[in-house]
Parts: sequence; structure tokens; C-alpha cells
Amino acid sequence: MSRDSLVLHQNRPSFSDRLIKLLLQARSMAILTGAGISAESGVPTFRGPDGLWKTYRPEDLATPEAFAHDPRLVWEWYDWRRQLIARCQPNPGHYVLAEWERRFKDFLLITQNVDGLHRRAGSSRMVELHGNIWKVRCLREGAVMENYEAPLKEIPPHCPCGGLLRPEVVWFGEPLPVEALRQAYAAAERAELFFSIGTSAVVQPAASLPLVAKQCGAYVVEINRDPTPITPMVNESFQGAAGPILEELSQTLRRISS
Ligand code: BV8
Repeated sequence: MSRDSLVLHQNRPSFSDRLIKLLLQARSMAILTGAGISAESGVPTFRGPDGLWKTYRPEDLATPEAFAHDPRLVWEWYDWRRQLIARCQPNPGHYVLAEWERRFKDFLLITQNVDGLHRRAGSSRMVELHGNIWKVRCLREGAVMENYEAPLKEIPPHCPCGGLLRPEVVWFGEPLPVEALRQAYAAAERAELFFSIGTSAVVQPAASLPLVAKQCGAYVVEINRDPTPITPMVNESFQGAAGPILEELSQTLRRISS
């Protein structure tokens, strides 16, 4: 198969020999995930038909301006999401990716998700590009701490020092954490195999990572329920639910390796 040919799998996934060979032999792998990997855990996505943004406009809630204008409203949205996520469990897709980090010498999971489900599934070689909904930052001291109250005892919450707390997540117009972004780009540049899983690939700069990987010679695979702007440029695209496809791929690898 030529490097740029696109293999579309829309029904029962059949895995190309090239993909299986790379999964068995590649030395370096990087994976970008988005809200779609957590959808089967019950966490609403952002832009799908049942997406979070349908109910709320991003500029109303996920921006520093919105928080400065109405910290209570923004915290009510995050408190609602935290309570919902607290009831969710990692799904098979999260567990397969946690298992894969043990298969590759050079591996990085790059998530846009703030729900913490990858870590709960056992992933450790990972970066959270958009922060974590279970961390808060004091606006007076700048201290970052974990906070698992669901529901929050007070809205908006305050630091013991009296300072207002904000969610330790990246809002629109805010820069991404420098070290996490550096690691993500470096992993994309050296990856032999790059997966983009469960992301609409519209939010920058995360959405550029699959393109960077492709330009640097990686074999790029997309697993997503719907087509995205990167679908035409990837080497293989699996259109469907990530959990079952990742489970099937993991079982295929186990069968071949045994
Ligand atoms: C920044 C907050 C600069 C946390 C979020 C060009 C270049 C650079 C920037 C920009 C640019 N153009 C515009 C910008 C600005 C902006 C941006 O990208 N806007 C977009 C909308 C055009 N980017 C920014 O503002 C970023 N900051 O660039 O700063 C800067 C630099 C220096 C100094 C100052 C400033 C910040 C971006 C982060 C914003 N924060 N969230 C939170 O509350 O969650 S973004 C939000 O979208 C989430 O974090 C989410 O992770 C992210 C991406 O969404 P997805 O994860 O892809 O989710 P989505 O619902 O969209 O898609 C899910 C997919 O799953 C769907 O395709 C669906 O088909 C699929 N699916 C569903 N179920 C399943 C499934 N797939 C498989 N299986 C299933 N079961």
C-alpha cells in the first residue's frame, strides 16, 4: 500500500498487514486522544449531536474572560461535569491504550481530555494538553492542588488562603502547558506510528499533531465515529466506536503474538 493511500474501514474492521507489522515492530508510537475515547464511559463530547457545547457556548464558559465575568456560572458548569465524570469508569478503549504503553520502548499518550480516565485506566506515559478537571489553581498564590469534591462544598471554591480557585484546565485563548506541548510535538516528530482517536481535530494546536507526525514520516491512523478534517490525510481511517475497534485490534495483536 502506498504511503498516501487511504484505507477506509467502515464496517467490521480489517487491519492492514502494514498496521499489524508496525504495531508489532515499531520502536516509537504516539497517540492523540479527544473526548470520543471517553464517550463510551458516559462522558459527553464537546461537538457531537449530544455535545456539551450544544447546551453551552464555549465563549460563555471556557474562557478566562467568562470566568472573570462570572466565576459562579463557570464553576457551576465544571461542578456539573465533575459530578458526572465522578460516576464514569474507564472503558475498554482506555485500557487498551494503557496496555500499549508497555509494548513500545518510545511511547507517549497525548490527551486533550481533562477527565482523568486515562490515568485511572493505568496510563502513566502521558501528557494532558488541556489540563485536568480534578486540579484547581489559586488565583492569589498560583498554587495548583488536587480537589476531588463532587459536588463542591462551595461555589465558587476558595483556597485556604482565601484566594479564588479556578479549574486547572486550558481555556480558549490560553496557552497550553509548555512542557506538555513540547513533549507532544517531540513525540509526534519521532513517531513511526501515530494514532488520532476520538477527536474532531479542530482545536489547535493539538489538531496539528497528526499532521506533524505525517510530515515527519509516521504512519497515521485515525479511529473516530465521524469523518474529520484530517481523515483525507491519514494512512488508515476507522470510522466507528473507539472501544470495540481498539479491543479488536488488541485481540488481533495478542493472537498473532501468542
Ligand atoms: C491557544 C477546556 C494561543 C477544558 C478546551 C489556530 C492556531 C492556534 C489557535 C487557534 C487557531 N484557530 C483558533 C485558535 C484558538 C483556539 C481554537 O483552536 N479554536 C478552535 C475551536 C478553532 N485554540 C485555543 O484557544 C488554544 N489556545 O491557541 O492559545 C496562545 C498562545 C500563546 C499565548 C496565548 C494564547 C486552547 C485550546 C484548548 C481549549 N480548551 N477545553 C475543558 O473544559 O474541557 S477545548 C475542548 O475541545 C476540550 O478540551 C476538548 O478536548 C477539545 C477538543 O475537542 P475533542 O476532544 O476533539 O472533542 P469533540 O467533541 O470536538 O470531538 C469528539 C469526536 O469524537 C467527534 O469527532 C466524534 O465523532 C467522536 N466520537 C464520539 N463518540 C465516539 C467518537 N469517536 C470514537 N468512539 C466514540 N465512541
